Order: sequence, then structure tokens, then C-alpha cells
Amino acid sequence: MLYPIQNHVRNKLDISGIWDFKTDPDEVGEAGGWANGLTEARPMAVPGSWNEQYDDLFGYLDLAWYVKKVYVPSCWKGQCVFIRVGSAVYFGTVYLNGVKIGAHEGGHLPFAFEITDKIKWGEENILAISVENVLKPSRIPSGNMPGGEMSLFASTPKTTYDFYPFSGIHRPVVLYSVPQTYIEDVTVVTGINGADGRVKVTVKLSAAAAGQGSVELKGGDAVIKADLVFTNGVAEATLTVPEAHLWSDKDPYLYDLTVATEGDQYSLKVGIRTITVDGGKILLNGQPVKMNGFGRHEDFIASGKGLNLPLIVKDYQLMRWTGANSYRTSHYPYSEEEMQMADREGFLIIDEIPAVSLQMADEANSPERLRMCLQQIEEMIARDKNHPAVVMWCVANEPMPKGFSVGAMSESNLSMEELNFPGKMFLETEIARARELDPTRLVTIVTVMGGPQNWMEKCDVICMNRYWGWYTLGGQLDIARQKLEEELDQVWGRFHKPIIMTEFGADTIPGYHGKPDVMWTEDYQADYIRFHLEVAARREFVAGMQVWNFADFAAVQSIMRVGGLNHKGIFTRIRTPKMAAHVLREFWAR
Ligand code: GCB
Repeated sequence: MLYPIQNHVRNKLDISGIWDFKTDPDEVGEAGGWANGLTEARPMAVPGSWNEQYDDLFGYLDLAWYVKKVYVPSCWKGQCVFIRVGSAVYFGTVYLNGVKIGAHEGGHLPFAFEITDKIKWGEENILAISVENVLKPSRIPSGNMPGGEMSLFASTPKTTYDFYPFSGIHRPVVLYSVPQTYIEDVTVVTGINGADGRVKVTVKLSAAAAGQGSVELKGGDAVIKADLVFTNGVAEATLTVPEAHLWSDKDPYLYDLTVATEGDQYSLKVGIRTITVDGGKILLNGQPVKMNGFGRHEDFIASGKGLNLPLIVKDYQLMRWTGANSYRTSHYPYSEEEMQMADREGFLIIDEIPAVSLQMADEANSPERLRMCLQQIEEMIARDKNHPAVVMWCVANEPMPKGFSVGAMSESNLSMEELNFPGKMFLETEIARARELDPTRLVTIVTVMGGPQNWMEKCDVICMNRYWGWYTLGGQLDIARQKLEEELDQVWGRFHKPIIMTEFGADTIPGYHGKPDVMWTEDYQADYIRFHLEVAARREFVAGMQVWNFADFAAVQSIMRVGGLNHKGIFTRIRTPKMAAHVLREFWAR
């Protein structure tokens, strides 16, 4: 799943823009020939969530159609042409000139289909994409859980998570062309040997062909080359980079790597770095590093979860201003452009699949959910494996056992059998798959407060979401602080692995003030964040503090979410800093 590029042998045409759009709640579109064009269509921006573009579509999560007319340049003739959709939430089906081309399940990850034989050259083609986002218990993430009360937030719509389930085509739609036999995949693994860097490049062709090629790494004055010899369409080369300029959060140096075959060429950025753990430390290039920053969301007014490039640039600037060097792609893989920015700006990323709040009590849907989780792990790793910024894969956020109670003070009191099946087995199957696909990165699950600790056994890093002083012991920061200290010390004593607090936060209405310890005020959030950072600073084994959340974000409707927002942002939804932003700067600013 290489990111499409333009060069002298490859072409790329971004067909984002304003498309025709129509909802199809009765599912009559396919039989009615909507793939050939829509009547009474309304304009809809791609990328973008439909829910944020029209008031009457805010709550619409059913089937809808997007149609756009497109010329494929005649000079592309003779090449293989693909359509690639960056993200369609949740189920996308692609049609060209009325013919169904293919379908993809799961939002937040790209998919591509070859359309070479279906193109009309020299005239307009009609491209249609239907997208459907019905919340189902079998899906990842899950919604409309049986029993209703398992919908954690008793929300509208009925999700098991609190971010608004925005729907639509959220990332660019691109046509691209490649030579007949093309470079299908490139995998780069880097290592360090004394002062030298090691860059191992594996190239896979679209056909099981033999042939020659080359790989070239450039950076500063250095140009390092090696030959590639393909057998059955696969070739490998390892480059040694003398006195390598390593990639790190403080100095995110990137080399240019170009792979060439007899007919094709592909280029990407490469950062030479290693990531390992040692006791309570995370080591980047063998040196301890703290992963401080945020849990975030792709979320903004009008664009919803749609790719918003100015927002990405602004958010990175604001994160840097706080002194952050890290974030988690809570709760789904973010856009490829975000990952490119992380490489360039030196952010350490925990890359997460959309397995948020897996309800292990619902055993009936468990096999189907596991299938979807594994698919998304495979797709995420295929997409993001070459980003130096991505240092950890996260295969679940807050999985919940049977009989779990939100805000529990201590670990759930469940029998071993209840814990192990399906919960522990499910999670360990995911972890094993991620390790098998990528043995070079750390793997984790992010655990819920009061959840079973033995689910963390196979994690490289212990990631804990904890709300001492908010959902538990709200308004009692002194006791909350003690409880946090006790829990961190106990978990360290049990696992002797680095701990990252992947969530801690307090809802805060900007402009509200009050002392002492008045919940919802800016002062409370600032004190809450401060005590967490103080507690962490005194514990070497705390390898990162990630505040929930970077910015206020659109939430499902519930009595827990004032004005339809989760207000735990350090910044408001329009990116105004709250008082707590300055506390972060005190602790983190470099
Ligand atoms: C959590 C979830 C996150 C929520 C957050 C909250 O534990 O992981 O998705 O938004 O709590 O604010 O309640």
C-alpha cells in the first residue's frame, strides 16, 4: 500500500473537490443506477465528513452516494491505472461507469482497485463511491451493542466510545498509474552499528519476475548505492551508511531513498533509528526518551474527520509550543499526511487501530470483530511500516471484560477463565499478529482503569488510561494523587516495563474559574495536569505522559458531554489554549 507519487514513470491525479452527493436510506441506489449519476444531488466536499457539512445530515449514519466525472489523461494509456481512496468510513464501494469495481470494510485506512480495463479513454468517466456507516456490534469500532446498557456512554448515536462517528470520504481520492510491471511494495528496516547506519530495503514487484534494479540513499554529501537482483519478484539490499545522521525527536533527519527497476521508480523518505526497551526505559537510538504529548482526534469544525492540511500544520505548531514530542493516533490510524509530518517534525507515534472499547462480554460477535481487528492491523502496518516516527503499534484501546464497571477503584475481580476467554486470547492474538508483521517496533494495548492487569502481560510498554481525580475521586485531587502513585508503583512492581500514561484528563469549560478544586474549571484542569506530571517526574519508569486530549472534540450526545463536545482538550476545538497548556510548557518546553 505505497503512497502514490508522481515521477517520470508514475502519475497521480488527486480528484478531491466538490462531488455530487445523495443519501440512500432505502438502499435503492444500486438497483436504480445511481452509479451512472445522481438526480437531485447536493454538493459535498471530498475529503470531509458529511455530518459536519449539512445540519440535516448530522445524525445520518446510513448509506450515501458520491459521484464525480473525471477525465483520465490519455498519456496514461499503456500503464496500469488504479483508484485509491484514503479513507471511507465505514464501508466503501467503488463503481466506474456504472460497473462495480470493489468494496472495502473499515474506515481510516486506504484501499485501491485497478481500473485499467474499465476506463473510457478520451472521454469523461463516471466515478461513484457509496459509503455506509451503520453502527453494528460486529464492526470495529462497535456500536448498537445488544443490551443497550453496554453502550458505555448511553449515547445518541449508540456507540461504545465518545467521539462522534463521523461518516464519509475522509481522505483524498486519487487516480494513479504505474508501469505494467511495477514496484508494489518497499519495506525499509534501519539499524545502527557503532557510528554507521544500516538500511535494509526489500522490494516486491507486481509480478514474480526476474530482473535488475538499484537502490540509492542520499543525504547531505552521502550517496550510497546498491544493486537489486530480483528472483520471483523480490529483491533485497542492505546499505551501510558511514557516520549516519540518525533520526530522532530532537533532530528528525531524513534521507531520500530511491528504488529503481527496469521500468519503474519509487522514492520515499527514510529515517535511520532504532526503538527498544530496557527495564523501565524506552530507548530511541539506544538513548532513553520520554514520549510526552497527547491523545488526539482528527476533528474540526466543518471538515469533521476530513483531511485538513492547514489544521495539521497548526496542530503540530501548537504541540511543539507545549513541548510535546509524541502522540497516539487515538482511536484509529490518522492520515498519511499526518504521518509524513510526524517524520519531518520529529514526533514519536503510537499508531492505533480502531479497536476502541472492545466489549468482551459480547462473545457472539467476538470472532467477526477479531477478523476485522486483524485486517486493520495488517492494513495499518502495510501503510505505516516505513515511517520512522511510528515507534509503537497499539492493537486495542480500553478493551473491557465481562462485568466491568466504569470508574472502578481497583482491578476487576473476575475469575481467570472469564478473563482469558475471549478477552486475553483475543488481545494476545492481535499482539502476536502485529509482532509477526513487524518485529522491529514495540507493541501494546492501552488499558482501562479498573481493567484486568494480566491482559498487559505481552505488551512491550504498559499503557494506562487513568482518570484519578476525574471519573474516580473527582474533586479530591489530594487523594487522587495518592491513588495514582500507589497504582503506578504497584504496576511497575508487577511488570518492570516502561509505563506510559496514555490518557489522563479533566473536562474543562474555557473561561470557567474557581478554587479550590472545582471540577470543570481551567484551574482544576491545570492543577490536575500538574500533579500528574509531578508524580511522573519522580518515577524513572514512567516513559511518557500523554494528556487526554490535545483539543476539545465532537462527541456523541450524552449527559457526560456538555454541548456535544468532550471538553478535556488542552486547547479548545478552535485551538485556543486553556490554562493547563502553560503547565505543560513548564514541564516539557525544550
Ligand atoms: C477514555 C477513552 C476516550 C474518552 C475518554 C473520556 O478512557 O479512551 O476515548 O474520550 O476516556 O474523556 O472519557
